[in-house]
Amino acid sequence: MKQPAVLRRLSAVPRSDLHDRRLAALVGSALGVAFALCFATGLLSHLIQEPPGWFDWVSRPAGLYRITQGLHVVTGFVSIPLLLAKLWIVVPKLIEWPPARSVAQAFERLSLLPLVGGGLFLVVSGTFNVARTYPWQFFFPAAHYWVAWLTIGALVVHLGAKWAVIRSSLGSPDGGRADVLEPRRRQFLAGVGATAATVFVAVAGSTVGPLSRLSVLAQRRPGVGPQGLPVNKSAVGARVVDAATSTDYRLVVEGKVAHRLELTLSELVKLPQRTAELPLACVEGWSTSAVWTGVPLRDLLDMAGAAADAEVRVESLQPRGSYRVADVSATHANDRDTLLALRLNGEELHLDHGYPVRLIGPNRPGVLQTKWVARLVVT
Ligand SMILES: Nc1nc2c(c(=O)[nH]1)N[C@H]1C(S)=C(S)[C@@H](COP(=O)(O)O)O[C@H]1N2
Ligand SMILES: [Mo]
Repeated sequence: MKQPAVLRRLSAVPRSDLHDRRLAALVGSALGVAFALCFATGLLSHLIQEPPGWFDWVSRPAGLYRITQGLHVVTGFVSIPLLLAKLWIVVPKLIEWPPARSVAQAFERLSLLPLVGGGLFLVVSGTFNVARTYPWQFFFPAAHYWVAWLTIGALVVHLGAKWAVIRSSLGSPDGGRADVLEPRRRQFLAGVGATAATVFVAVAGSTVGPLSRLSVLAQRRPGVGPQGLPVNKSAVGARVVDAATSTDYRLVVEGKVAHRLELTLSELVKLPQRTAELPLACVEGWSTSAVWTGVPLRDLLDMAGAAADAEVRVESLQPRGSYRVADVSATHANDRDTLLALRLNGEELHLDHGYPVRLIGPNRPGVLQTKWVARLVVT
């Protein structure tokens, strides 16, 4: 096989001494840790949103999801400078000719396609999702999820193939040459580290209050929005304004119940109320805490005569859209702080926060905190 002209020309470019094994292993290790954390927290988020039979997500501690998902988004963003630095360090290896000297090496190099391609796809699609921009046809959560498996699979193959090299490069700093080169490499590492730290600060403020003023890249800020809370989907955007403000509004409880309920807003207000401070934690990484007051879901289930282990499908007035329904497991339904909230931070719910009734519960992703609730179907 002849070496393509473009690769020949690229390999002739004089190389800086930064294209180095030890640097590759160091930056690669940081990237590996970031990817592993990002994968684990992403997998958890997927399990919570589409739970298989064996998985029952706890309702406590109330802010756990806020932390795991914050970590997911932050480690994803921090991966970007690490991934770019790592690719830059190994460019000479990527364009090496011939591409493989043995079957094993061919396999190892082929695994770089899903590893590099998958890694880039994940950080780019994740960034667009956080920006709530979808310049593509595919369904983001499914694509992001399956490519994550592919990428992690390729990462395991890569680690297996490179284990010996990684260990030796991290162990002995390159014999004698290291002494001469070390300051430049250290500078390079410091640069990569500073970039990653800057990205961290610029993003983490969407969840970590004290950092929020520094978070130029944060897509939402805690405390900014009606009633001090950000809004993802407005009432106008969800096409619920008329139904939500109509005097015909009823909250219906039906399905596997002894008696079907139909409650007006003033009947709901007269029921015993409970107040809880709970975070709203969006899958996109922003989160913010608020004080919610409303009727515990379990009280309504008891009034309707539902079973003690009842699960509930919560439906919104919103006519269309993937987030108009959410399932509540028995564990969450039985948590006293899982509320059909009528008030937020001491005021009647703002229309954009789900007036007249919104579901809010401890330790649930934002997408499962349904706004403009109209129907509870007990299953
Ligand atoms: N009916 C309905 N409820 C919804 C949504 C929606 O699009 N429709 N968005 C969800 C998402 S993704 C989040 S993060 C929270 C955001 O709540 P907020 O807009 O009140 O801050 O509401 C959730 N509840
Ligand atoms: Mo969300």
